[in-house]
Parts: sequence; structure tokens; C-alpha cells
Amino acid sequence: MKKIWWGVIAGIVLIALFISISSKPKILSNPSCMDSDLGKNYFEKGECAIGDTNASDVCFNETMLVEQSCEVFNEETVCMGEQHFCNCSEGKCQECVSSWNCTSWSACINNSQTRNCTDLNNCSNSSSPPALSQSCSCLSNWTCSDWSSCVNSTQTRNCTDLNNCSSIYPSLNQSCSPPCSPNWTLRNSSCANESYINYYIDSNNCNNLTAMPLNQTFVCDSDNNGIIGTLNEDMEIYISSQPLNLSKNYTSIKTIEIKQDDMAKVTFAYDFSQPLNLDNISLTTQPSSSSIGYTIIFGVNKNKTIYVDRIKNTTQVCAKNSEINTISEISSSCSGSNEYLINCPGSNSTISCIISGNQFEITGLTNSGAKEFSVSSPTSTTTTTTTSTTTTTSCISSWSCEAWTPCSSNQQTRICIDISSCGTQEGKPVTSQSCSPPCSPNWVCSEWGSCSNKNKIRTCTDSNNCGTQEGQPETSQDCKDANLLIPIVILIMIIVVITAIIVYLIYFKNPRDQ
Ligand SMILES: [Ca+2]
Ligand SMILES: [Ca+2]
Ligand SMILES: [Ca+2]
Repeated sequence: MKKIWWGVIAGIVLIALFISISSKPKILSNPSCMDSDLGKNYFEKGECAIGDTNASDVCFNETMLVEQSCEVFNEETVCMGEQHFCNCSEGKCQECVSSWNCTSWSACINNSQTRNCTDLNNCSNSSSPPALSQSCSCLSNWTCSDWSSCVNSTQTRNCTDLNNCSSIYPSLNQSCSPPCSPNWTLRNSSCANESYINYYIDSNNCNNLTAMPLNQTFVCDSDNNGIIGTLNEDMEIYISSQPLNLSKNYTSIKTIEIKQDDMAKVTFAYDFSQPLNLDNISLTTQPSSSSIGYTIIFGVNKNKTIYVDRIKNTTQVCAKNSEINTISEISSSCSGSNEYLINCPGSNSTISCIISGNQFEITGLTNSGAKEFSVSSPTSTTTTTTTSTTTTTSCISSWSCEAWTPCSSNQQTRICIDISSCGTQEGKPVTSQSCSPPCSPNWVCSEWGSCSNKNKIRTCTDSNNCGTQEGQPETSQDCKDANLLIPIVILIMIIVVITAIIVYLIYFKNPRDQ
């Protein structure tokens, strides 16, 4: 039995030996095959040698190594090459060296910045990348927009930190003042030396005078004598039959005569509640060489009487009832607008003419000029004569004024426009004057006095001293005589008693009689 067991064990050992021999690779430590780098060592250049032949590890190209090692082939040991892909150089695979490429550092936020790095050689065994974050200190670099326009006294702007430090922002709003617009307010100087000046102040005090309206000077009556301006040498002015005297104060309505060579040429009534502006008035009459007489009065827009010399001894005049400057403005045929041919004595429309000595006396004109009318009088003569007497042919202003405004702060104004639109302020009437507000009387009356001659009186005085009788209460009254009142009452009572007795007698006594 023991021998059988030994036989089985020996068989199993033999079978295992056979299997082990047949399955093991046939790499043998063949003394005739020598590999200097001891097998498949890709990172060392080796040389495989068998007898006289040898083969070195070589780079087939940059990416492929042919690695030599001793191998069994067809039961023979040979040097066999194997393809191995790697970064091949000098007969061996080179160690992979990472080539790190990093982005630039990010903006500094919270004193830290980062970057990304990639291995350009994409080494599988790549070393750890360079530092991907670092500490930093941020310096803001603010860029701000312009301030916005001023709204509700505030303006704003936007600011950006180019370094994105996001630290404390600069101020993004501020208080402001809106741009100043001058508000030109008219003022006028007080009247001095017969003139005053309209000037302007900026009530907004912008201190910007570029658009300030120009000052304007106007005439006025600073010495309150009722006269403005100076007397033309060609004119003699008589007021209430006395020569004009500038040291006098003229008030109320007066008759004014404008004379030439002691002969009245124009007369009119003038109310000196407005000063008479002599600078506005001009008088033109025919020169000595003229064959006809004429008179032109300018600047007196009032109902007036004009005197025209009778040189030709005719009995007709042509009057022109509109502002004229030269005699040539009256047509030679007396057929122009506002022209009236008048037989003297006689009248045409509202204009009348009489002959007084060697003058025509023409009444009813408001504006004005009149000339002796002669059919044969050549126009050329007239024209020639006018040029010798007329000093100006420029535009003549014709001022028309509205009513004064109510008195306010002791001032009142009015608007005056030049109907002729001459574009000049010359001769413009005053448009501002001092005034007193309308006075309201405040009547204070005493007690009624005792009756005298059936009349009683009291005194009432105006504490405001308005100088008017307006609204004054009655100051005298008939007396209702109190002594008469008692007898009248007694008489009425007697009549009532008598009537009562009569009624009693008729209605209460009669039944008893029946
Ligand atoms: Ca080798
Ligand atoms: Ca090798
Ligand atoms: Ca004066």
C-alpha cells in the first residue's frame, strides 16, 4: 500500500513539473544573450547582445522607442525589439517635464488674486502647478463720469474702479445751484436836469451783464415849472398873453400862442397837468421868397387855430389835418388825404376859415399845416421854398399813449407807441410819473347844534384832508320842533276820546230808547 501512495505522489509531482515547465515563459537566463539595461527598461538606453550580434535601444522617431530585450522565440533566445511610445530621445524615453503656462493674475479682490495654469506638455506625472493664488494689496483707480445737470439742487455721477478693488466709493452726489438766469427789471432814475433814465437791474443778481437791455433817457420836468426842453429861436411863445418865463410855474389850462415876428401863427389851449415839451414843437412858415403863405405846426396834437399869411391875396386855403413836416406834403390840387379846400370866410367839414387883415385864421385843425391856395401857384415854387426852410425830412414820430395806470407806490405808468414806427425814442412822451393814490375822505362830524330859525347845524371834517366834499354828510337840517309834538299828541287823544263817546251814544243808548 505504501508503495502505491509513493507512486501516486511521484506521478502528481511529475504532472505538476510538466505543467510548470510547459506554462512558464521561456525567458531563460541564457548566458549567450545579454541585455545591458536588464530587460524592458524604457528610461535607459541598453544594448542586447548575443554572441557577436547586438542591437541597441533606438528612437524610431521622436515619439517611438524600439526597446531591445532578450526573448525566447521558437525555443531560441533572441534579442527582440518592442515598440514603445513616449517622448523618445537618445535611445530612451525622456522623463516628462511639465511646461506650465499660466494666465495673468486676476484683479485684486479682498487682497487676494488668482490665476490658472496648464501643462503644455500634458505630462501624466506632471508636478504640481505653480502657485494659483497670492495675496495682493489693491490700489483703487477711480474713473468718474461728469456730474449730471442740477435737479432739485442735487447732481450725481457714476464712478468705476479700473482696478476693481471695490473699496470705498468716491462721493457720487453733491448739492448744486441751478444756472442763474438774469431777471431784468426796469427801474427809472428820478427826474433831474429835465431828464430821467430807464435802466435795468437783475433781480436774480446773476452778475452777468451780457444781456442787459440798454439804458434809455427821457425828458421830464424836474423843476416842475410845466415846461420841458428849450425854446426854438424861431419861435416866440406866449402863455396867457405873457412871454414864456421859465422861472414861472405853469399849471392848469392856459392859452398858448406861438408867434413869429410878433405875429401869432398858432394858438391853442394847453393843460399844464402834463408838462409842455418845447423840444417836440416846431413851427415852419414860408420864407420871404415864397409866392404863397403857409404855416406848418408840428408836435402840438391839439385843436388849434393856425394863421397863414395872405401873400397872393387869394380867398382860399388848403389845410391838411395830419402831421406833416414839409409843405410839399400838401398837394397842389388840395385833393390829397385829409386835405380840405376852404373858401374864406367859410368852412369845410370841421375846419373854418376867416380872413383877418392880411392873414387867414383857420380853426378846427388838430394836426397840421395850411397854405394859401392858388390854382396857378406852381408846385415847383412851393417845393423850392420848403427846402430852404425845412431842416429835417426824416421819419417823424407820432406818439399815441394809453391811459395812465392806477397809482401804485406813488408811481403810475403808461404805454406810448410811435404810430409812425420811426424806431426812435425821440420825442417820446413821459411814460412814468409820480402820483398820489386816490384819497378817501374820512368824515368826522360834531353833535348837531341847537335849533335856530328852525334849522340846526353841525361841522363835519375830513380827517384824511382829501380836499374834496365828496361823501360829506349833511351839515344842516330842519328842526323838528319838539314843543309842537306834545300838543299834536294831546289833540289826537282828544279826537279818539270824542269818537269813542259818539260811538257809545249811537250803539248803547239807542236800544234803551226803544
Ligand atoms: Ca533593455
Ligand atoms: Ca532600454
Ligand atoms: Ca421844467
